[in-house]
Amino acid sequence: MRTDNAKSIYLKDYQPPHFLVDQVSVAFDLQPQRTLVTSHLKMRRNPASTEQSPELVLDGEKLKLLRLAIDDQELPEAAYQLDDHTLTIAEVKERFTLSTQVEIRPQENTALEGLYQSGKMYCTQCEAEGFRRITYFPDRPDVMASFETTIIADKAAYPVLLSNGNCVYQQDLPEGRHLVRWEDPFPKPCYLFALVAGDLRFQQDSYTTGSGRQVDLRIYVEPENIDKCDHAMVSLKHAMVWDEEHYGREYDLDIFMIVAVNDFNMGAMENKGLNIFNSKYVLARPDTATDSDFQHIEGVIAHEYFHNWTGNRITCRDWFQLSLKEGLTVFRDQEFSADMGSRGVKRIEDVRLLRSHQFAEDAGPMAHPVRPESYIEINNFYTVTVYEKGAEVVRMQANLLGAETYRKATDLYFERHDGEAVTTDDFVRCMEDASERDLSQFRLWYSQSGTPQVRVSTSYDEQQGILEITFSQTTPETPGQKQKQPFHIPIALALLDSQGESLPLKTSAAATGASREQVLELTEATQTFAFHDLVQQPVPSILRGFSAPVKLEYDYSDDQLMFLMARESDDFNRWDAAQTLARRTLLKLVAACQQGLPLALPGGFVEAYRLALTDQQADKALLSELLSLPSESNIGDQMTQVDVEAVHQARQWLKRALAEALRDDFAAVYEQNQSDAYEITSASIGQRRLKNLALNYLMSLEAPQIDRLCMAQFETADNMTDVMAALHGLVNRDIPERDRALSDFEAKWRKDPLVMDKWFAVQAGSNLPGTLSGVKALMEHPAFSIRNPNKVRSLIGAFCSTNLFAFHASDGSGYEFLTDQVITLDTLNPQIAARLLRIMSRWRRYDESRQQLMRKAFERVLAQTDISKDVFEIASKSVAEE
Ligand code: B3K
Ligand code: ZN
Repeated sequence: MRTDNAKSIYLKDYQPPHFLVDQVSVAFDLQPQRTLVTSHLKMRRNPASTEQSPELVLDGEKLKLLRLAIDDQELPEAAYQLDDHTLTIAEVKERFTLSTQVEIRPQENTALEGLYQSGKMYCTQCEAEGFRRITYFPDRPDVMASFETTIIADKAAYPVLLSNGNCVYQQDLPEGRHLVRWEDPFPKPCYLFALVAGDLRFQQDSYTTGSGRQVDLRIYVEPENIDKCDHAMVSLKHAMVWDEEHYGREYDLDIFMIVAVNDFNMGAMENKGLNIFNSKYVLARPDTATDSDFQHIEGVIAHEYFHNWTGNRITCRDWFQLSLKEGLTVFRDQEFSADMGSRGVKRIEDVRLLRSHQFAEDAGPMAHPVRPESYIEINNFYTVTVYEKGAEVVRMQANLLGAETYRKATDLYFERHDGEAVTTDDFVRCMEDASERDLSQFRLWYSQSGTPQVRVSTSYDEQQGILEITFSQTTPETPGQKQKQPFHIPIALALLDSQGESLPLKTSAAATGASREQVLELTEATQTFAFHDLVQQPVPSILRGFSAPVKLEYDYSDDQLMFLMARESDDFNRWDAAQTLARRTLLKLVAACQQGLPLALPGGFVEAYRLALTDQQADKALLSELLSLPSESNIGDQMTQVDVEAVHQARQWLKRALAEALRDDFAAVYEQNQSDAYEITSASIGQRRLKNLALNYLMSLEAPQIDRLCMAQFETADNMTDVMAALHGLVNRDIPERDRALSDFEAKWRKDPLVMDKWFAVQAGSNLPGTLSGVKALMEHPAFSIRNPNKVRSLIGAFCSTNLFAFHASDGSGYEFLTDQVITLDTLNPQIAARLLRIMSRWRRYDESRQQLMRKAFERVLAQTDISKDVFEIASKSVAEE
């Protein structure tokens, strides 16, 4: 086991940088065997630094130093020291220019951090700490410099040479080479640096900002993908308008570029003026991408674009403040998507993700606050807690302030901090200053980890017409945090009459002009609120719109849940009632499976589903959400110990029971929702979703007639949404159509890597026995490569994280498989290896024998000699004593 480099970095140790960089001039000479990077840094001592030492320490990894000079004087070897991570110069002046030349080998870079090759093109990924793999530099976000970048490369192979900012100079050079120079006038941290070189085509458009400036918009892709950029371009323009309208933010350079690359560790990267994207979040045509792909593209394009202000113009002081930019930008992209499509459905999707992943993270060994206190490898902290919980924390502040004051507060934030590297605390201070509210207790959301549990009880006094609602909050212990203080929790509340109408909320008998929805602010461990003038006992609608990231417990009866499922006007709570009912039912079925008792449905359950299925008024996407059963992992999350087999059995049984009872209704819905022309509008997306939900239920009947229907859809569909819905159904059936569909699909799409990702994922998720050996065989497929993160995620990741039943096979074969892949990947791409290993981090939730198998798997990982910091951190924290 290696621990030399695996030490924790603490927030409490933060020190301002000792030296600042004002200007960077960097030149890249891209040659087949090596790349030369020559840089000149104009540096000076930071007046705010407390340290007086004459020494200069720069970060640098995997660099071969060829030249080192200060103010043009070469430094003798005795004047500096090199190790694997730093370059230390013993003595420097107040102000100086540091020049270095290094050699790097992007063609050998499999970690996809720094400068690397994706197919034939060169590209970069510098966040969080990739720039130190390009040149020696103080690689930290609070060092902001303006950059001038020169790129020299062979013109035929790399006609397109891009970097941040505006293109200021181009020149042809001897031997078929050329030079291009870019200048970025906005000071930025080096994690926002980017370079791209390749034989690329671009789709071009233009945008005129509110103040009348014309911006050149370009999406660069490999030639074969030029017909898949329309949706990304439209999304970008929508995002630009939205940011002007909602935050008063205009774009600030003359050109905005997006480049799509196939090999990318995450979704996309907001480099100033030159966003680099995983091609998955750019490329789409109706026949290659599903509706949800289209929606994700819109969201990610907006997210990266929004970073231009929330992240780039105002950046993070240190990486503990990551949520300053990520939480805020996720909140912004969520609201943008809500405005572009169906607000209620978007909220449901976001909360579903939060509950399934973030609540799980908060309840496991990797739990950390939105502003973490320490890390070993920062790349492990790009988490659902920092992103999604961080977004909830911003959302709560926006709601507490109200739209108008929140806008004042963000205006103040942009005005006060433009060009600075700041903290989450600076952000909250702007919220406080604009609203004149004290948010000191609210700040606990940034520093305390764990998901608060809010228990609610009600008592109704019929005589006096008063309803008392009592809330009590507790937050479970998390690693390193035993004692918790009460949070400031906004609870949006309505009281519904028997028709589902919201009643006026009178906090005293004399109250007039009462509103029908109120945000109660919990600040204590226990608090009671009273509502007057209620002639009948109302049904409380609590935590509307999911107004706070908490676990709510209230003892609704089944009847009340069915009532809410039919009548609740808050889309989120309507969905939540349906989910609670289904989950409760499923848990009872799980218990029955465990005890070998006969399985039965509770009274009224089928009718409640029929009512929703035949609701003609509601948004069809919302109905599809309502009628989708909680996932196996969601059910498992409610159990003290997950019983993989019983959960699988219970869910399969319930799905089939509903399909049997509602067969005609599902068939009718399937027929009525066939549409002629494919459109990407909310209405048409909703229609496809409901139709495919019906097909999915019907397929659980395992009936030849339905298999044929499904195969017909697969064969005749003109869009990927319907094709994939059919393939999902077929892949769980042991029938000849399954193989035919899979091989037709493969023959048609084998040259399109993104479509092949779907083909891998659908097979990895199959319920049929033998899926693991299928997955192993697919790893030999010519379209698979362990070096491509999308392939790893779609085959290995999909199997381990979505196919719970197969992954947790009692013989431990799933764990062994995951461990083998993590070990192989760790030598190639530690970030991806660590992400994969995380899937097993909640191993303590399983039975004794599975726990032992998983613990052994972690031990095997930890025993590897050259283990990365990334994987070491996940493995060691996962097995640490609680
Ligand atoms: N800021 C990048 C994420 C970088 C991840 C580095 N491991 C994408 C985003 O959140 O917009
Ligand atoms: Zn982001």
